[in-house]
Amino acid sequence: MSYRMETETSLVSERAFDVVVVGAGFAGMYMLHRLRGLGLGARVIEAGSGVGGTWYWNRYPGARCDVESMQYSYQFDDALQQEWEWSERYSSQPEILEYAERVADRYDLRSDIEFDTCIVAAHYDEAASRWTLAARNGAKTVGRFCVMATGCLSVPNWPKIAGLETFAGPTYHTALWPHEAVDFTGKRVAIIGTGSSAIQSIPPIARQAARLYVFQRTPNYSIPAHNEPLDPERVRAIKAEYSAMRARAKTTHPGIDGSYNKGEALAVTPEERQAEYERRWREGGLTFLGAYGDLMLSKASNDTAADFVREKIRAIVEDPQVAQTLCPENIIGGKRLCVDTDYYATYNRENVTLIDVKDRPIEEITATAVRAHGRDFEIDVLVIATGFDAMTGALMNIDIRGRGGVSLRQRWAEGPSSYLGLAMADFPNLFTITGPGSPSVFTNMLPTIEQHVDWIADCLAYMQARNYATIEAEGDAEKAWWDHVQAVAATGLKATTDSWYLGANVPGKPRVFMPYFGGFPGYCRKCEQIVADGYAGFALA
Ligand code: N01
Repeated sequence: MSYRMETETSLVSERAFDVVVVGAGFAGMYMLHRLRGLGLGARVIEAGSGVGGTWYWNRYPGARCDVESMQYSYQFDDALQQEWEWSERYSSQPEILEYAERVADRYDLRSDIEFDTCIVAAHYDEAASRWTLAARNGAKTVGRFCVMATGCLSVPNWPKIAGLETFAGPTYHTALWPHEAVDFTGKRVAIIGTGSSAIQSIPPIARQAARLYVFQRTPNYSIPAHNEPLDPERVRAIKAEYSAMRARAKTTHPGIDGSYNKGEALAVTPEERQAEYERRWREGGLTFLGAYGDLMLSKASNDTAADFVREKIRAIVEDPQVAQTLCPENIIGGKRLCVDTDYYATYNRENVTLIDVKDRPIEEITATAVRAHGRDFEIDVLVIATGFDAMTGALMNIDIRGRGGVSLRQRWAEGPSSYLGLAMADFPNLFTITGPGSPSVFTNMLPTIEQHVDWIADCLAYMQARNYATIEAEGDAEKAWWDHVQAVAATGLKATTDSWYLGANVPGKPRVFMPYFGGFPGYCRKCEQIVADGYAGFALA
């Protein structure tokens, strides 16, 4: 059968392609590039008006990547990674968006991307072996294959707080930030939430605003970024051996090149441990947790790192009561570790007030204030930094129906299940990029995305060469993989903390551990083995 682009269709309002991709973030963009290379007709459909996905939407002040720029970038084309110049150790959102736009230009991607189009349904027609995707505006697009490149953190989570909609001033969600700069000068501002987005945006907002009230439900651990302009010598050295650095990164659990000790925290003296944590604190960034191999396995080991950071918080924050409120009690690394610039020190500012709403939640929001602790905190601007309906939210927002009309929403009503985070039984010819059950959010997302896109593209080439029309995960293989994902989660400490990894941040969401914590290298080997075994666990027809 032909896999070339179909142009003729009996339904006037439909356009038909070999592959329809939903989302034009880094995943959808690279997917399109690979599909073109296979000679397949592809259409990418994107809700936003531009490329970049998460970096298109999350424009809040202070937004930047907490994986270093030299690693948070594509590696599929050496010319691209040699040409592009990052300016800082950690890139800012505007620079990453500029990079995404440059990639779109360089590979002429926009001509096959339909912007401002939000997909609301994707239905599989078994007889015709094709997917029909419907957009909110009524447009329909048909593909033999459908690839969901919808992102792990793309559906904003709004808090259920009485009166939220009654606030008369501007309300901004960090994940839906306006394209124009927001000026907080002279304003009284409230921010709800203290996750990564809040921890990045609180310092710059505090510098501008007349007053900032931070409503904290759970404090988070944050490590200094020590962001700085990139040293041209260091860039030259990395570029001289870029592929070697990329290869090293692929051998690490999070897919990030860095130093990771395998030893146990309690196997060394307290003085040695202190020196190691101090060295990593001075170095900054997420690899702080690479200090010892058992930090996410042993509570006693984890306590040593958590105590170290709590001591740092107490040393930075001048008011002992405020410092205490900022000290997390849960394990470090249970919720995602944050990386900041001046976060804790911001609480030394006279214009910043921390309000602990853990035991006494926000009562309501009125037209002019956040009401908590029996008092009205009068404000002009409200910032919502309450995160995302992670990993499943974007897929569940689409009415996805597979073989026999089976609904993904119903299938996942008690929590997701997937074969490798790539495909699901009863949903033939549907792929998810970095779906639940893949390492995704525990890794550097760019290489993880590339690995999934390459796997899908190679699979389509394999099918093309052998004239297969459909591929579908087998139920047994999916179940075995999902059981493995859960078993791995249960061996460590990650699943012991309420976090968005297990849906705990969204009221009513089933508590199921969603990402795969078995590490990037082992996961890649598994994917390769499945291919070597003739797509074991998949039915091809
Ligand atoms: O969201 P979050 P985020 N009343 O879910 C609180 C990635 N990211 O947008 O912990 C009061 O982490 C909630 O409290 P609690 C990164 O993977 C990356 O900050 O549920 N508070 C929490 O404090 C990150 O992990 C980058 O008790 C309420 C906060 O809101 C992920 O995105 C930058 C509440 C939400 O924190 C999500 O980060 C930014 C309520 N009703 C994000 N409901 C970089 O790479 C929720 N909260 C740099």
